[in-house]
Amino acid sequence: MTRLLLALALLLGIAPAAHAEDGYDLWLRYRPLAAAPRAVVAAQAAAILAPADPSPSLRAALGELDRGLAGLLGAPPPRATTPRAGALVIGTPAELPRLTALGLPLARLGDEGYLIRSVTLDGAAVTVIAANTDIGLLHGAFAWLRLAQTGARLDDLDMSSAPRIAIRMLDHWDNLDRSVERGYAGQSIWDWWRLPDYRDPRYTDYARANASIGINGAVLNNVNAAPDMLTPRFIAKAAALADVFRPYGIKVWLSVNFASPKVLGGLPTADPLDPQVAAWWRAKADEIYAAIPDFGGFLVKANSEGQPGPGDYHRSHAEGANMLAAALRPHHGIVIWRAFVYSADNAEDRPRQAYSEFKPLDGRFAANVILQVKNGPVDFQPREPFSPLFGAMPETPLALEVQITKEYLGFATHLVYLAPLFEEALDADTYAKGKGSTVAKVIEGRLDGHALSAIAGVANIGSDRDWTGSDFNQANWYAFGRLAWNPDLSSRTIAEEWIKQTFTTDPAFVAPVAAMMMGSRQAAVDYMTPLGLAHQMATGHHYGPAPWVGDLDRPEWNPTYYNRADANGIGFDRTASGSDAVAQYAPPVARRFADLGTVGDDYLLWFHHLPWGYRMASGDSLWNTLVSRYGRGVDAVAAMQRTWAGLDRYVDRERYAKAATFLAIQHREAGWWRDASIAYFQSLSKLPLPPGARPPAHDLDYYKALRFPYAPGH
Ligand code: BDP
Repeated sequence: MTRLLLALALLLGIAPAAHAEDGYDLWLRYRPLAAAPRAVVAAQAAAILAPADPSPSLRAALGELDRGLAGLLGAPPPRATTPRAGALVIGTPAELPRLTALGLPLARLGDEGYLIRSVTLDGAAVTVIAANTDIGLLHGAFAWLRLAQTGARLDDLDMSSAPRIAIRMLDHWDNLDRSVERGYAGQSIWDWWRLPDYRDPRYTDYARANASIGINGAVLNNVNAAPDMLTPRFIAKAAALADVFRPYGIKVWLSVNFASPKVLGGLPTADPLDPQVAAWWRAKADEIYAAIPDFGGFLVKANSEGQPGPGDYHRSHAEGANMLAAALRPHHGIVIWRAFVYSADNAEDRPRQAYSEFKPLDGRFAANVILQVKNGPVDFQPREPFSPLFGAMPETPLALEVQITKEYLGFATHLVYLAPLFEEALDADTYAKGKGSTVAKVIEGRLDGHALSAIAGVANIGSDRDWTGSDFNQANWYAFGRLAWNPDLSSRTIAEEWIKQTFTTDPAFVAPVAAMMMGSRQAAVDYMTPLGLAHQMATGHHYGPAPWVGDLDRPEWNPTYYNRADANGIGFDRTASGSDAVAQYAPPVARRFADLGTVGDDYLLWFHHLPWGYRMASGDSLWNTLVSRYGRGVDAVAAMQRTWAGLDRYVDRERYAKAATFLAIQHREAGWWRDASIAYFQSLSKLPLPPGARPPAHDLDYYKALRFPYAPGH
């Protein structure tokens, strides 16, 4: 009966909104189109003409076109052997020599780019998807399907696209027991125990999703790396995943523990200058490449948060990285060395430490080393200024690392669209070589002429059926990939195309949801850490507010270290009268941040300590403004709830209800953030709340007593 109804619905061209969906299909849903868009797509996909003997990558592309068109139109198109009107022609000129006559401008597309063009071929009006490689064709197929799913015109296409950053990578913080550090979407998707024999079909879907947005690398394991990852057993498991990913143009990388030669190899030392240690790594690299010939390389967290590193032997980060680079070089492998270091015995203000450590090493790294820098100088906070390392190390290729998983942004249940955060980081102007020296240009290698370039996002993916713990978190995975491919895309454009593929193309849904997503990051900043505050989260799991915590072992782990609030005022003086962190930026940036007239609200308390009565540009006091910012954040979440409440008829029941419930959680927790923060700061400022502001629901002791021993991700 249900099948009959479904068939009837398909026949009538109705996409039934109430049909339950669980989010598994991500943005690759390919649900039946309504009559009008179906006619548009059908006219341009009347048949597929492809090379006779496709490679695995081209088979993946053709498989995706078949799957997509079968979903959108009801049946996959037939194969054609000669051009005919309305055909999709997909191939490289080498594979389909008849394309050569078209003189397509493929040279600038490199190994991964593609071109899509409406042309006349042998007298027939067709759409050509062309590239230099079959991976390029795969990207082109996904791009064409994106156009088809989002309701774009398909009859007059002329587009070409190539990635601006060479290595576009997801970093999984997945442990070998399947727990995920800072993961809020279930267990690791890598079922290590049943690998390498059992290759869960989900691995292929993971590869499809990544290829569809241009991601071409995956670090499989946590940066806090278990040495066991490099045992033969686990290398075989990684090799099985690499086999699945290969046709999709995705390379496998591994995080490595710097002490591995000691722990696994039984050597007395892991000193990078010890010849035995270097030989151990060379042999290990040879072993890995024998199993995974296209292995990407190593990601290394060294001498950071207790991890071993070259510093244990009084060697520099460059000496450590270069030793590993030498082991990988014969295989064209790359070392990605993380700049996320701060040290227990360093009294320097934390956001200054990475720069102090790495800037002197500029020019000292081997040619196959990339230094990976988090977007901000502290740690993936809701908002941070860009890291001063960007632009400060012209001799070293720098990668940008962002966090897609929302460790500090409400875990999986808060709706926070991160593309505006990523965009803010990419667009930040370092002024390293004058105006326009953006972080994007630095990491693309354009500013300083580097051939190596990379960007990494800490994955938010897990074993949950919806992959990311909520349907809206899928947008952050999607947006990361799209921006990694082209950092110039706008976060709004990305939101709109994601919504159209994930839910519906109906403008009555797309416009309000895009607006809701676009405002969501600022909302989180406001209810958690307004006006440039940072790191006010509870200890360890980082769930919820704890601005009062000041008794942790290391000063820079304490929220009070960052807020510096007392009876007189709040904020961290990082100008010349304080830690002088501003001095690490290029002079125009340093001047802007140091000057109260130009720093702006977003970074005010990051760079300045100010009295509670300080007059803001608005004329209101700092205290009143702070209180109202928290409230503004909570109100914004309430507005998101109202928006969503009016959209139920556009969304299937399961996904609608989940998002509605999560927004209710977010609203409750935003209120908690506001109330707890105000209760604490008011205990110091002793000032009355501004007129109309609601007092916190509980007293400060109540908030201080809350405990969450089972919070996820820790
Ligand atoms: C911090 C996380 C911690 C990570 C660390 C890192 O709290 O779990 O290990 O970053 O990036 O944000 O190494």
